[in-house]
Amino acid sequence: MKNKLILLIAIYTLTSLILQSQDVFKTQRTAWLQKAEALKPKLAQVKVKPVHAITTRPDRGAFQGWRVDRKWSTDSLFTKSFKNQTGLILDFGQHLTGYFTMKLEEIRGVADAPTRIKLTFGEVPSEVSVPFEPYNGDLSRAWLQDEIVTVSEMPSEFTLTRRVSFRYVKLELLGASRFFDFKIADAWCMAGTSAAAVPPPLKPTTYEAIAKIDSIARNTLKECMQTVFEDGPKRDRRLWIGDLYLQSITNNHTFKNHNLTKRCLYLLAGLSTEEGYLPSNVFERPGPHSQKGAPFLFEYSLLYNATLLEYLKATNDRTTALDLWPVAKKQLDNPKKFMLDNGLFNDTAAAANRWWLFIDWKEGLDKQAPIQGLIIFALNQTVELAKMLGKQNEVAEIPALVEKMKKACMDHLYDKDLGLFVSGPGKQVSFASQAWMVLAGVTDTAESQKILTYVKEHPTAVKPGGPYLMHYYVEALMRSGLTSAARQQILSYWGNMVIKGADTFWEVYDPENDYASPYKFYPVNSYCHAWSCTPAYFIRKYPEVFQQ
Ligand code: RAM
Repeated sequence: MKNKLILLIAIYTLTSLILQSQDVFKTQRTAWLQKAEALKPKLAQVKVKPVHAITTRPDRGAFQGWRVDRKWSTDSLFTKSFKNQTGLILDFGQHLTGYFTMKLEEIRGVADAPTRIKLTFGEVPSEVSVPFEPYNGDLSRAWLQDEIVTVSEMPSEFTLTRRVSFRYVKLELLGASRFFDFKIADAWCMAGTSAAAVPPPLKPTTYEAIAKIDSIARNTLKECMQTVFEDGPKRDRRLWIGDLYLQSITNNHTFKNHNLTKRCLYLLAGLSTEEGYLPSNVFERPGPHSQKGAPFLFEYSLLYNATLLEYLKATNDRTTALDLWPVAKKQLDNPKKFMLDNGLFNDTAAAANRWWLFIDWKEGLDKQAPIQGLIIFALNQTVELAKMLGKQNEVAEIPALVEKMKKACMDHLYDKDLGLFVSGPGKQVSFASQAWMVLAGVTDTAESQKILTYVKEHPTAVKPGGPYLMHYYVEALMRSGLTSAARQQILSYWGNMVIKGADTFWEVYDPENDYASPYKFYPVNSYCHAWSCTPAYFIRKYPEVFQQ
C-alpha cells in the first residue's frame, strides 16, 4: 500500500514536471502579456444626456412586438415628482457603453426613509418592456441589465458600478416614504470607446441606404471597441477570436486603431495553453485569463492566423508578426489531428473529443463541409503569412496538405447532380458549405458563381442563422465576382435591421423570426455585436461596388 502511494506520488510529480516543462511558450508569455498591457488604450469619454422620455407599447408590426409610444421632453421628468412618473423610460437617442449617474432631489418635506428605484437598461425597446421572469434562458440571468438602487439620503447622486450598454433605461419606483416627495433632477452616462478616429466620409454618390448601413456598422464597431475588441459591450464583454478577426478587418478600413488589434493578438498569445493552443476567448479582469476547461473552439484558433496576416498587411509591422509567428505556426498542429488519409477532416471525431466546431448559430447545421473549407482557408492564409515573413520553409508541407484537402472536397463532398457541396451523412445542402468552399479556393470563379447561385434556388438549403456566417457568405459572393448579389445581400439583410430600428447591428438576426435566440431568451441576445459590423468593411474596401 505504502509503496503504491509513493509510486503514485512519484508519477504525479513527474507528470506535473513534464507538463510544466511542456509549456511551449513559457519564455515568451510574460513578455507578450506585458506588451498587451502596455498597449491598453485610454478610452475617449463623453458625457451624454437623455434626449427624450418615452413609453413603449405592444405592436405586432414592430420589431419583437414593442414600439416606442409617446415621446416627451425630459424637462417634465427633471422638474416634477417622480412618484407619478414611475415606469418612464429615458431614451438617450443612441447606443452607449459606460457608467450611468442619476441625481435625486427632494421637492417636498424631508426624506425620512430610504428610496428604492429599479433601473432596467436596454439596447432595444423589448428589453425595457417585457418581464424577465420567469427566466429560462441558457446564459446567466445576471447578463440582463436590471439593477435595484437604494438611496438613503437626499439630495443624492449615485453612479452604478456596473458598466452598462444601452439606449434606453426604464425607471421604476419600488419604495418611498409618503411623508416626502422627490424628483429625478438629472441623469447622464459617461460613455467610452477606444475608437477615437473619424473615418473618411463615403463618396457623395453613395446610395442613402448603404450610407445608413455603414454608419450603423461603424457605430457597432465603435461601441465594441473598449480596452479590447469586445464581442458585445452588453454580453459577453470579452475578446473572442472569431469576433476579433471580423472587427480587426473592419477596423483596418475605418478607425485604424491598429494598436488595439496588436494588444488583442498579444493577449491571446500570452494566454495560450501550455501546449501552445489558443483559447477561444479571454477576459481582461481582474487580470488577463482564459476560460480554463471550456471546449476548444478549433476554428477560432485558426482564425487567429488570418487576423495576424491582415494585421501585418494593414500595418507592415513585421516585428509583431515575427514575434507572434510561432503561435500561428503552432496552431497548424491541430487540423492534422483528425485528418483522415483521404484528406477529409473528421469532424465527428473532433466533436467527440470536445472540440467545438461553431460555423454559425444555426440549429441542425452540419459542420463537415464548412469546417473542411474553413481549415483550407486558414491554411492558405497561414502560408501567405509565412511567405510575407520569409518563413515558408517552416510550412513547407502545408501546400500539399491543402491540395489533398481540396481534392477530398471534390471527391467526397461535391454532389455532381446537384452541382452543390453537401455535408455530413445526411448530405445537407447549406449556404455555410458553399461559402466556405469558395473562400477555401476549392472552386474557380465560374464554379463558385454556380454554387452560390444554385444554393439560393435549392428549396431546403440551410440558410445563415446570423450575421457571422452572413459575413462569410457575402465575402464569398465578392470573391466570386457576384458583386451586385453581395450588395443586394447587405441591403436586404443589414438593411432590414435598419428598417426594424437598429442603432447598432445585432448578434443574431433571422429575417423570418424576430425572437430567434441561441440562448432561449431573446432579451439576453446582444444587440450591439462585433461580428455584425462588417458591412462597413465591405462598403469601404470596395467603393466601386458599394459607393456608386
Ligand atoms: C457567443 C458570442 C461570441 C461568439 C461565440 C462563439 O458567445 O456571441 O460573439 O464568438 O458565441
